[in-house]
Amino acid sequence: FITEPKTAAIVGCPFSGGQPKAGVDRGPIHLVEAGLVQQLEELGWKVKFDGHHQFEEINTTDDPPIGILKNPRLVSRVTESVAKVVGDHVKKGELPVTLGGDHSLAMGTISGTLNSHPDACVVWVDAHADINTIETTESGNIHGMPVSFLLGIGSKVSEYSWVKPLLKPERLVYIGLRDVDAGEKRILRENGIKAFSMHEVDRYGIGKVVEMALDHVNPDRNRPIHLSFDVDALDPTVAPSTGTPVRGGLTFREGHYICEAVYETGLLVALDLMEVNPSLADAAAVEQTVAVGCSLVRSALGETLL
Ligand code: 6HN
Ligand code: MN
Ligand code: MN
Ligand code: MN
Repeated sequence: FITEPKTAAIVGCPFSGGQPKAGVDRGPIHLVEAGLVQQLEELGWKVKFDGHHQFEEINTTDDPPIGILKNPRLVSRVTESVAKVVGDHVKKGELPVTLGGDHSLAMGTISGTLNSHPDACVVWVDAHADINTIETTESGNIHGMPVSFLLGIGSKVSEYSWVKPLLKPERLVYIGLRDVDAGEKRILRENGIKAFSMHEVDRYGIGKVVEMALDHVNPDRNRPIHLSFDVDALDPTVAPSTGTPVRGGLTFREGHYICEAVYETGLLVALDLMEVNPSLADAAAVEQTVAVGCSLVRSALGETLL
């Protein structure tokens, strides 16, 4: 699906409107400043990066809540513009690497992927399911909701009518869950969505979990894969600088193994690395988190240990 010469397009999205903590908009800036572009070039990729997206044309001074959803118009317009950018890269056979920014951005990235590859599957690596609807959300933070919009479940919010329900429940799989709201558990059950929580990672080991996850969404290993990686899937001792850390997460190697195994399929068409927030820890912890973020991206783009 990726055409030669294999090209990665860095889509830097300094955006924090899907959640309340300042600083996550600086995540992509730190990841690029840490040398990500050059690191990917060293892996043999042609890398396109023409600066971070500024979303400055998006003017939402008047953006009152819809229900309890916060910044609903801003999030909608930003994610719609990200959908176009990511979709254009995917159409050209380039691999978009979207750097967040908060995870509401995945509404855009996954829409962009599915517009070109309606048969694609999504591997969502996260401590959280991000599948709340306008009915179930307790926080009103849209970064906890993008999956429900992509599936078209819950009451429709007209501001989000551009999001087409292109994702089918059987084409979605989770790895790493450990903080899932009660309403979200019901949604997962009622829609038969496959999820490998940390309990399954402990029971089967990460190798078996990734194999089972891919067997579920991609049994013949012929569908394009969109990997959406929330850095909070990792244990907070590994990736401390993030807005909603939850203890008991993936180890450094488990996180990297997922990326390596997805790369090995040869089916990756889009990657998200989300929720790196450089303002939420001391300098050493920020540096550690940014370095881990770069390293996850390298693994998904083919860095091997030998
Ligand atoms: N993330 N389930 C919580 C909520 O507010 O809906 C947490 C969401 C976290 C979202 O980490 O991308
Ligand atoms: Mn998330
Ligand atoms: Mn999360
Ligand atoms: Mn919770």
